[in-house]
Amino acid sequence: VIRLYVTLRSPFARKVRIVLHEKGLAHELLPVDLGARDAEWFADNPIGKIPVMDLDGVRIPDSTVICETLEDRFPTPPMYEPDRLRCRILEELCDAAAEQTVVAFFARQRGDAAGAERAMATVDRVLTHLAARRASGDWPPGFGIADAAAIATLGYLELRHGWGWRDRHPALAAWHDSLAERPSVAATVPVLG
Ligand SMILES: N[C@@H](CCC(=O)N[C@@H](CS)C(=O)NCC(=O)O)C(=O)O
Repeated sequence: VIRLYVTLRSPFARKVRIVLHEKGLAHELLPVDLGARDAEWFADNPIGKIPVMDLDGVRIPDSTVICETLEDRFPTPPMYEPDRLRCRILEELCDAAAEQTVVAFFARQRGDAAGAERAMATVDRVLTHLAARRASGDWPPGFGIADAAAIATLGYLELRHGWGWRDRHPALAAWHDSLAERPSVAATVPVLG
């Protein structure tokens, strides 16, 4: 059985959850209270972050490592192009934007407006780049890891920072909304708490 340690707001956990849904893999979600992680949690997972996937008793950290492991073990339907490089690069861009979205959120919370602005500038650069690549057709065909990572990032950005990104990136917003009914996307909409 596949167990996934998550929070229900995490963009990285959502990327993995979308992949599990797309591949039709039954899994159990185990919500982690990040404010109450104990020594046992860190003993198994010294990085401490979620998501962590327990697959056949092996604990696997990091959403990117988890998704590639799922692809290798359960190749159908594929989430990567046969040459994985373009997918990997797009996934990393989306993950970095998600990470900076988190950084901006905490910077804002402690009143560091300059730090929040710096982080959001990176997010905006990545979104501009993604929009340009989509517009020129430089994007993997079908629904794959780049789509899962981008949707997870955009959904989290909206959850934390509201609707502002939509005005700057209308084509990305339209694409995001066009995938809203896809079962893997609809089933994994992030929630706070
Ligand atoms: N590179 C990691 C990033 C995961 C990550 O940043 N998770 C956050 C939640 S969204 C976390 O666990 N933060 C708690 C911490 O940093 O200790 C991945 O792709 O899984």
